Amino acid sequence: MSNKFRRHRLAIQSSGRLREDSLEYMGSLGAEFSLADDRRLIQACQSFNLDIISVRHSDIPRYVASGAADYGICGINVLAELNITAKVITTLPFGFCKLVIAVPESSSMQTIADLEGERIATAYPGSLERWLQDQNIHAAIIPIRGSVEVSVELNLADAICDLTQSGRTLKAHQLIPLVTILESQAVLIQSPHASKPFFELIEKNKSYVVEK
Ligand code: PRT
Repeated sequence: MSNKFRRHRLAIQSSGRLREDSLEYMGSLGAEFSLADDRRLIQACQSFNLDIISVRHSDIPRYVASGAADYGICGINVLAELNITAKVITTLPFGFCKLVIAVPESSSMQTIADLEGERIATAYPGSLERWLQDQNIHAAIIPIRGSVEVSVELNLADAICDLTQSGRTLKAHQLIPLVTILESQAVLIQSPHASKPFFELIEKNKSYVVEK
């Protein structure tokens, strides 16, 4: 069915850090939905002509870029990782974090030039590769899916590139940030295939703050 004739679709994270804040944001705009059956990955919003699609956070940019979803709430970090440019309707006051390269506290690596020839483990190989190219640094990228902080202790890597928020996980693994390669927060994005500026209309007059 053409996007013009079907209900609007918003993709949000199915479970994880951005899920609750995304739902709270939608609630602040007046969206009413019943999440009684959490296993349904498509939930109809009762107050708007909108369906909420629950998917993996890292897949949201692809849903939105393809037009399978008209809107999405995701971190800037996943847009950057997939190298997808999307229209950002608004930045949202949650999901704040940084993508950093961190090295062992005891390491002799003290500047970014010291990364030359080293092994860097990351769940963000695309972002890291582009940054290394920009800096003209040649390092081996070790792609892993998670628990990146443990890779140095286990001698899989010499450094890591991972998200950090409070810095506590890095500290717990005797790692210190050497450089921030990306600052991230949640954003509301719009597909190039979306039929109308639906969110712009409902977002326009709202000011939204998440209380922490
Ligand atoms: O849904 P999917 O499985 O694809 O995604 P996911 O498993 O990556 O989801 P999730 O819920 O872990 O993260 C979703 C998004 O939340 C991230 O992509 C960021 O946009 C945002 N975010 C904000 C964070 C953090 N803060 C964060 N601290 N994502 C992950 N972390 C992890 C980090 O990887 C590290 O392991 O938290 C740990 C460090 O936290 P601190 O506070 O100790 O520094």
